[in-house]
Amino acid sequence: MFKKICVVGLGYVGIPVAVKFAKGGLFVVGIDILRNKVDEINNGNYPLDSTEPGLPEMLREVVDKRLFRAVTEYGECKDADAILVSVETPFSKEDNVPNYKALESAATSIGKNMKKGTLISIESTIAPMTMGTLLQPILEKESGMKAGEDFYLIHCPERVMPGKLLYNLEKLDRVIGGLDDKSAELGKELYKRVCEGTLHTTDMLTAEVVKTTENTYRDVEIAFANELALLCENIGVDVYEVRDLVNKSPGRNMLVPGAGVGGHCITKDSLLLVHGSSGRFEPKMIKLARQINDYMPVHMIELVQDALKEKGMSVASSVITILGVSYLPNVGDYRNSPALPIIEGLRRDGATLKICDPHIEKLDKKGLLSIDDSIAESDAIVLITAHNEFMELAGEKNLKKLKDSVNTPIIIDGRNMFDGDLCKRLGFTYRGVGK
Ligand code: SAJ
Repeated sequence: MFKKICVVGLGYVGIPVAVKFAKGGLFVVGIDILRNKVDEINNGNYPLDSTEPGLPEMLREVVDKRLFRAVTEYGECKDADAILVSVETPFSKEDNVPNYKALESAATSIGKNMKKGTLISIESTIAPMTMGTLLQPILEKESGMKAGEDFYLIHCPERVMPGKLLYNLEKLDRVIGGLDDKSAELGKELYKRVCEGTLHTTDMLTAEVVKTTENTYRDVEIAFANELALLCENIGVDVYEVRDLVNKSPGRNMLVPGAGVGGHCITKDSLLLVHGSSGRFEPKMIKLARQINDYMPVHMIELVQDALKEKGMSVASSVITILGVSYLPNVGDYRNSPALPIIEGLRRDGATLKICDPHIEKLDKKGLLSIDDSIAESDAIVLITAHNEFMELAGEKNLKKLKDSVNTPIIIDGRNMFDGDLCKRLGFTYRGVGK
C-alpha cells in the first residue's frame, strides 16, 4: 500500500518519523528548506542539538541503505503514497495569531506536486478548525483534486519530547483525525508501521482539539499550583508542604509551582486552542492560567527587589547571579524559558548579571560562567532551573562556602531547591516561590 513517503519539515518531529518509516522498509524522502540540514542528513549526520538515544545511529543506517534521503524541493512528492507535514507552527504573541507561513507554503507546494490517491498527514500542532478551513482548501485548490475522493487527509498530532523522540514515537498512543473514515483507516495502516501504541481514530477537528487540550490542561494545572504558591507566600505557609499533604488525599495530583513555564509546547498550545474557538467561545480560565504562568518570572523579579530592599539595596547597583537558563532541568533547551524575561527584566532595571547554565554554551553569542565564577561577588543568587549540578549548593557546608564568596548573602529560590530555614539560620536573606 505504502512504498514511498515524503516527510516535509525535518526537525524534532520530522526526523524521527522519517527515520522510523525508513527503518520499517519504506523509501522516505525528507524535504526541508535548509540546505545545510539536508546536506548534513545526506551525509548520515543527525543535525539537531538534542541527544536522542539510538536516533543518530538509525539515521546513518537508513541513509547508508539509501532508504532515507533529504532534498529541498517538492518534486519528490509526485510519486509519494503519503506525505507527512511536520513544519513549525509558532504562535505570534504580538499579533495574537498562529504563524502558519511554513504550513501554508508546504501545503501549497504539496498541492502542486501530489499524485491522485495520496494520503496527506498533518503532524504539526495547529489551532482547531485549521485542517478544515485552511489546509484542505489549499490542497484542493493547488491540486485541482477533491479531498476524500482524489486524496486522503488526516491530522495526526505528534507527542515529541526532546530526549525521548524515538521512545515517544514508538510507544505512545496516537490520535488519527480523518477527513472521513477511509482517510482515518489509511492513516492507521500507515502509522501502525512505526507506532506500537494504540491508534485512536476520530475526525480532524476532534484531533485538533485533543492535541491542543493535552498541553492546555497541563498549563492550567501548573497555573493552579503557581496561584496557590502566591497565596501561600502571602499567608505564610510553605506551598510545597501544602502540596505534599494535599496529594496524600485520594485523587489529588497537584503539580509543582515554580519560576515559570517554558518550552515550545505548553506555552503555545493553549493560545492555539483559544484561537481555534475564538468567535464561538471565549475561555476564561485557560487564558487566565496562561497569564498566571507568564506572571511567575515577574514575581521572581519582585522577590529579588524585595530581598535587596531589605538590605537597603536596589537592583540597579547590584551584581546578580542567574543559575539556570533552560526551561527544564538537565537539558540545554531554553525556548520560551522563564529565565529569559527574568534576565531581561533585571538587565532593564540596571543589574549586572552573571549567568551560569552547565547545559548551555552561549546565550546571545556570549559565553556563560562556571558556577563559582557566577557566584563570586554576587549580591543575589537567583535559582531558576533545578539542574542537578546546582543541587549540591543547597547543603550546609556549601552554603557556608557560598556565604563567604558572595558580596551580599541573598538567595531567591525559584524551584524549591534550598531549605529556607537553613539559609536564614546561616545568615542569608531567603525568598522562595511559594515559601
Ligand atoms: N513545569 C512547572 N511545574 C510542573 C511541571 C512543569 O513549573 O509541575 C514547568 C517546567 O519547568 C517547564 C514547563 O513547565 O518550564 C514545561 O514542562 P513540561 O514538563 O510540561 O515539559 P514539556 O514542555 O517538554 O512538555 C512536554 C509535553 N509533551 C508534548 O507536548 C508531547 C507535555 O504534554 C508533557 O506532559 C511533558 O512533555 C511530559 O511530561 O513529558
